[in-house]
Amino acid sequence: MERRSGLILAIVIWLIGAGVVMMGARTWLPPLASEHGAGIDAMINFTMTATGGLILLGHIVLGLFVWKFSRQDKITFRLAGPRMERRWSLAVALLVAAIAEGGVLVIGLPVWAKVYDTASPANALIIEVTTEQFAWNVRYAGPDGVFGRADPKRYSLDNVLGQDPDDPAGRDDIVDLNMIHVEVNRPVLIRLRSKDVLHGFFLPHLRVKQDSVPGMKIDFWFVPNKTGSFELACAELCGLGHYEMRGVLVVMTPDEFRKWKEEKRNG
Ligand SMILES: [Cu+2]
Repeated sequence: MERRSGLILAIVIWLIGAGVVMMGARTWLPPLASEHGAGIDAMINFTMTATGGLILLGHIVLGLFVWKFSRQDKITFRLAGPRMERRWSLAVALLVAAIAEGGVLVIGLPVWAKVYDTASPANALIIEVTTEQFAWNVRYAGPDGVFGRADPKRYSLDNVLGQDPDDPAGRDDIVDLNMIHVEVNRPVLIRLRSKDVLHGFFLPHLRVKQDSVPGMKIDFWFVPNKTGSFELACAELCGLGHYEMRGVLVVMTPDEFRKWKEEKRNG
């Protein structure tokens, strides 16, 4: 009787756990909207499935041993001597590490290499993003394709990016706040800086997450492959107003993008 109720309890707890995980996994990742994101999803899915499976397997074995041997007053069974035990423990640990890390290295590393170590395609749209408490300052080069000079010494309330008014290259630059407009299927190169503290440039739908670091200029690129508006969130606890540091990435068709640029320049 006692044995049976124990078994039922174990099954109920197991079902609750499995149910919660399955429900959560359905809305785990927001719908994908970038090219390289598929590789990141593959890595996350492999790592979670592999480590989840290993944990499950480990617990099933543990449960079986508890079930089988817990009612004995003394040890009646030994698999091997202490040396053998150590060796087998190490073998299992290495196998688990190889399976889990294999996912990161084999599936994840090529994605990393593409985003950070491969030069962005020549047609990439270059966007400067400068973070500060608690906003995203966004700048595009104008029709001349050249960003005007900017210098932190010029930072002021009216000149948040420290632009040099005497530089002709900067006169057609487009500056925006908390909004990033891009073209669908065209590579975007983000040039990320920070004016004050660490912030995190996080586009969950595009599987993009990169910290901005004061004193550093960090380049990375991605290809948005779905039109729409996507949340840009700060992923570093950067101060009291961190929660309101939100922006929007608007992915448009080339026509819409051209029109938007035109309006922005004339407005
Ligand atoms: Cu922030």
